[in-house]
Amino acid sequence: MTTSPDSAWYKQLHWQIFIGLLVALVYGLVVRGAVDPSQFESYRAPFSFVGELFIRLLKLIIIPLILTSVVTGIQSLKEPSELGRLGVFTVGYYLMTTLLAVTVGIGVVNVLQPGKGLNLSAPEDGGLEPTPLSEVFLNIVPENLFGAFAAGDMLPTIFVAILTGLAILAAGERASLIRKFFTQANDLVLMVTDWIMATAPVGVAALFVSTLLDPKLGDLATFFGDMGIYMVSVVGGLAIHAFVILPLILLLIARIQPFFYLSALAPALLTAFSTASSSATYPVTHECVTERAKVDRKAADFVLPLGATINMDGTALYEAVAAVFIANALGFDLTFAQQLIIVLTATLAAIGAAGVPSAGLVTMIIVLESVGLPGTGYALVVAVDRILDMCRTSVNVWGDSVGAAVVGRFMSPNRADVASG
Ligand code: DAS
Repeated sequence: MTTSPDSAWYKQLHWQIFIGLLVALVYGLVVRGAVDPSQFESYRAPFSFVGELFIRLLKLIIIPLILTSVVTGIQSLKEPSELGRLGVFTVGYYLMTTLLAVTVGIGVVNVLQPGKGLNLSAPEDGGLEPTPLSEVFLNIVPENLFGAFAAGDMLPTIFVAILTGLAILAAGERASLIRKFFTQANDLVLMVTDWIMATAPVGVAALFVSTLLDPKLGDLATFFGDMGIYMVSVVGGLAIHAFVILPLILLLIARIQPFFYLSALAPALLTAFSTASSSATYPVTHECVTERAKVDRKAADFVLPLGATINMDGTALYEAVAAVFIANALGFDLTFAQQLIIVLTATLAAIGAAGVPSAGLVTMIIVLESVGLPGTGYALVVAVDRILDMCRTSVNVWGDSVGAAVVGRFMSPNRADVASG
């Protein structure tokens, strides 16, 4: 990572985005107050254009970001010899908890129904393409490797990235050159992601103006009310997963007192909240898990790097809730099958998200595309992403830490002192 995610640059970026949003809000309110709604489109068009450019930049970086972050995450594992039994158990555990998180998110968002009060403009060509679920699963294995990359298909890209990472790991020294290639490629991609995110203050502000001047927006009270319900849906879902689901797993599977483990991990969770970056928090997470909670170091060394790369319960939950909120706001009714597709793509999109600020915002584009939702709906969620990023990153780190405790118990079933309080 060229720019450390917890660097002053990222903190400055979030302030720039916040100020950009304030300027956009003032401008949008002034135009709404001074101009007849029939004229909004002429004021809105330039901002929609800039917003669309920003969305295109995000789409541009997604496939390289997923490919290099997943491959480098897997190839960095220390114990290739243990990859088999332990690797399968760990990846299986991570997929199970991420699916649980997404299911919680889908449940909460269907109960609270944020966005139902809105009926924003959706591009004519936008529309939910009813992709049969069987086809979604079939598409995970691409017929043509480069065709999948070229088409920006995220699911096959993740499949290929996992396969590549495992092959590099299994090849050991024979793959030293390609291992170095992916490490350097990941650095370059993260550097370009920094450059793209540097345009976020302008892109996000433009998208927000485009939303505020949407002739179909209706009254602002409804709009901000729905945004509030959306945020409650995300934070509520994260809270259920963090304080009910994961503690139950700790208690029943790892046989660890949840409160003790939560207090042992507090410094890492607070660091994750303030930096909004799992990668930046990693050293603190590792220290809390091994030194404060006394989890088996071999388990921590194996599970935490993998978790920081491919296990993002918070991000997956967030992307599922955001996708349903956007569909509601744009007036699309999601079928059960489409919600299942969102569950699957949000689970897999989270695997591809890097542990840097706003990564979930980037990979969410793919979840939207998987059910044919237009990128314009993106404007609805970018404005409040920062605070939600802080929350979901803390849950990501908490989920990784619980994974380390579970695998630690799996590796040393009878150890009495593992986080025994
Ligand atoms: N900020 C990301 C992380 O570091 C999560 C996200 O953006 O969804 O985990």
